[in-house]
Amino acid sequence: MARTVKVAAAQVGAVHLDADRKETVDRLVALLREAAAQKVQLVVFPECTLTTFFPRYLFESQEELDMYFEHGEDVTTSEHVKSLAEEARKHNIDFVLGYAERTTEGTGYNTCIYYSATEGKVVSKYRKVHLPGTKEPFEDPDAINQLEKRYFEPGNLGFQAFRVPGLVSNALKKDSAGADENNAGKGDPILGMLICNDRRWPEAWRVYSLQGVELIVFGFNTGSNMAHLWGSKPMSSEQAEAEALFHSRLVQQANSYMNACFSISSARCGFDDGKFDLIAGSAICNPEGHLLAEAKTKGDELVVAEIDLSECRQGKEKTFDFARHRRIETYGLVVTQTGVVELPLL
Ligand code: CDT
Repeated sequence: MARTVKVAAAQVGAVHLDADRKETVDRLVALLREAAAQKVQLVVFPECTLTTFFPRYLFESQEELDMYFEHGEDVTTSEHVKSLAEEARKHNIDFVLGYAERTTEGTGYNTCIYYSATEGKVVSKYRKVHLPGTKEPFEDPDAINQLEKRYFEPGNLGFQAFRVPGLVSNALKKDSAGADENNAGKGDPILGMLICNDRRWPEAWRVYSLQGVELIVFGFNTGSNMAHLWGSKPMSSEQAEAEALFHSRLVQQANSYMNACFSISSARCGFDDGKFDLIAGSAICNPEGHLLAEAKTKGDELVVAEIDLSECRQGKEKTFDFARHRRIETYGLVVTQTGVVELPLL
C-alpha cells in the first residue's frame, strides 16, 4: 500500500548579522505559501533559521549574544515565529524549524521543533548532540570560527523518533490493528530529526533506524571553505566548496541507504554579510540512496518531491533487516569507547 507524502526542503539564502528578524520570518512565510501552492504537506527549514549563523562570531557580552536566541519553552508562540505557525495552520502544512534555544534555566541549545498543523502544536523537539568547532576562537584573525561548543550544551533529548499524525491517509491506528499482525510500515510516518553536524555521525542515524524511522530531516549551515576546521589539504575556494558539497551529499545518501529511510536536508546558504560563504545543496533522498530533488540555487528555494514511505520496506526487510543480520555482540566498542585507541606498535 502506497504511503505518499509531498515534502519540501525550504532552503534559505543569506541572512546577515544585522538582519531584521521579522523580515527573515517573512521570507519563511513566503516559502511556506509557495509550498501551499504546490500542495506540500511538510516543509523543513534549516538549522538556526531565524538569524545569521552567529557561532562564527565571538560575543563578549551575554546581552548581545542573547539577541540571537529564542527564549522560553515554545518557539511557535514567540513574537516572530507565531506568524509562521499561523500560516502553517491556515494551509495545513507541518514544518520543522531550527533555532537557537535559551531555556528558562538559561541553558543554550541548538534546537529544532516539529510543528504539526493538524495538532496545532509542537509534537517533537530535538537538541543538537554533536557540536562541532572549538570553545575558544582561533588565533589566526583570518580563520572562520565555529564556536558552538562555547554557546551551546550538547543536546539532552537523545534521538527520539516520533510518529506524525495526519500526513498519510489510511494509517493503521492501534485501536484497529490486530494484536498478532505484522504492522511494520503501516502506521503513521515515523520521523527523526538531526541538526547539521549530526548528519556526519552514523550512530545518530542508526539509533533512529532502530526505532523504525522512515524519514530523517535536518537543517544545516556548512561553510564552503573552513580550512581551520576541516583539516583538508590546501585547495582553491572552488575546490573547497565542491568538496564540502560532496561530503554533504555523501553522508546523506549513504546514511539514507544504510538505514533504509528517506531524508530531507535543508541549507542556510549563500554569502552572509557578503563574505561568509555557506554551501547550498538542500536535497531529498530515497532509501536506496538516490537524490530525488536538489536545490539549483544558493538562495531562498523550495525543493519539492513526493515520497512513498512504503519504499522503505525493501531495505528494512531485506539487506538491512536488522533483526536477522545485525551482530550486536561485536559492536560493544561503539558505546563503551569515545575516542580512538590506536593499536600498540609492532
Ligand atoms: N553547523 C554545523 O554543524 N556545521 C558543520 C561545519 C563543520 S565544522 C568542522 C558541519 O558539519 O557542516
